[in-house]
Amino acid sequence: MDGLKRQVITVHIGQAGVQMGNAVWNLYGMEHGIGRDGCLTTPAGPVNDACPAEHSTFYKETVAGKYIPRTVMVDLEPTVVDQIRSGPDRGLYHPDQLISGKEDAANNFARGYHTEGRSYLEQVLESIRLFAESSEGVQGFIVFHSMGGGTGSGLTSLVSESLRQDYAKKSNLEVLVYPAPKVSTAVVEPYNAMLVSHKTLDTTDCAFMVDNEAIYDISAGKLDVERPMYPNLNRIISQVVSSITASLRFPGTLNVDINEFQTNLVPFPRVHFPLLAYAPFATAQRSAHQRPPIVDLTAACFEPGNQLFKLDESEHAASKYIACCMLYRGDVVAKDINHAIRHIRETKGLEFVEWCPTGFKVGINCRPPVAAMSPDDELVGGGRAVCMMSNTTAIAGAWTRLCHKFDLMFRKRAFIHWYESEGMEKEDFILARENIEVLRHDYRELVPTPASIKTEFLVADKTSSAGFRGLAERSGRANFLQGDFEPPVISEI
Ligand SMILES: Nc1nc2c(ncn2[C@@H]2O[C@H](COP(=O)(O)OP(=O)(O)OP(=O)(O)O)[C@@H](O)[C@H]2O)c(=O)[nH]1
Ligand SMILES: [Mg+2]
Repeated sequence: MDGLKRQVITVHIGQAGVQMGNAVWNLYGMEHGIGRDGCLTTPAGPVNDACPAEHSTFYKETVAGKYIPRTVMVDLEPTVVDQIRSGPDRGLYHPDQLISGKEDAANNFARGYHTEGRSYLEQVLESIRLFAESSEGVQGFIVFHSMGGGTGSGLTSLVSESLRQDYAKKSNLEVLVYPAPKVSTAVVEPYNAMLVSHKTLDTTDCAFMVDNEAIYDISAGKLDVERPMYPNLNRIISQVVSSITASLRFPGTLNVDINEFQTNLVPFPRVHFPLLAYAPFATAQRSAHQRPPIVDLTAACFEPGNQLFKLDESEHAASKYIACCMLYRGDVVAKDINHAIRHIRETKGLEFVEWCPTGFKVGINCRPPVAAMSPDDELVGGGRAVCMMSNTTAIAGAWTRLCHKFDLMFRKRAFIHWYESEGMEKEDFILARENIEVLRHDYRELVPTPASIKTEFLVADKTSSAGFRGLAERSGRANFLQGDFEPPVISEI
């Protein structure tokens, strides 16, 4: 490795954030040969010599030679963090990096943002600052959270705003759980999701939305888990996240680091929600006798069943790709990838937006996925895997559905008093809804009719500096409160 890799600090917020964190750090520990007490375990054989790990990007080495994850975990109530404090990983973390309060945010964004959460912000930032100061140079942050929880939405918004303010030039990535109806736990999740999306749209550089329903189906359908629970879902998420960060932790013939893939994936600052896909999803039984050809793995990423976000067929059908980033790991060579991508382009009829014809960015990392995280781990690594991050206009469907659910409740002003009693006003909801409406509009503008390409470019170009109101106004369209966008529910105000 070149030794110039800079450090990444991860922040896990709320129940989903912390539980995903637990799975991710378990997996990193196995990949790095770092035990649950933070000490190096015996290297796992030839793979370590051929592909040595760079611990320092994600772990801080203490003078005693222990490795501490560069991470801060916070929840406003104690049980989830206590499970880590008293669980098998308790020796891995310093007590100051595990923060918990007494009372959760009760599924209320306002409690996470204005009241309960705000009183923990300083402590969280202080803990992040200690890691930042003990780093040679921070490359960026990865924040894990749910969009639907009160802590995951409210406190995350506060932290994200502060990170942008205090570390302006560092990249800010997010892994976030979208509220999926079958697996979500509260009726007000669409409110929280809308509010956090609004608050973080300009403070986040790239956000990977995963949807529990899609992951549930992968777990039940492809990995034969009878009743998937959060640990099953989180293990799948952790494998995918590990592929995204592998280039920062292990060498590769064609490593693509975080900044590089962002440069290729995010054409305009707000259009930063790549769809994740992964292959293979294989159980021990299924993978025992096969080593899937690269062409099959690559093709699988374009199958909805391998994607971590569920989109309707109609959303896929009407969509275009802006860019795809394929991150391979394990025994993979460039020649096979080129062949696979050519094959996919010819057979799948992928449609890219006219103004971004190049399409694919490829990374190869030498480290294969770990064979299995634990005896209960149903997903086995095999010798190779691929993670696809594709910026596709199909993801706009996520916002359409969220807006619809939000509107149904907001039309009646249902549940709003809970937010008002914690310091919020109706106008905050309207502003958030308007911002996301303009985001949908941004996505629509990415697929211009040929005649309008030139002007559409100019409009999209201005989103970064001027904010969303400016976009709507300058693009010559009425903003959504004036009733030009559908669904026009809030225009009744
Ligand atoms: N993938 C995954 N999703 C989770 C997990 N725990 C909760 N969720 C999802 O997260 C949403 C609820 O948010 P939580 O993270 O539990 O809420 P919180 O951030 O702790 O906020 P409050 O409890 O309201 O203070 C629901 O959509 C859940 O389905 C988890 O471990 N993994
Ligand atoms: Mg909670």
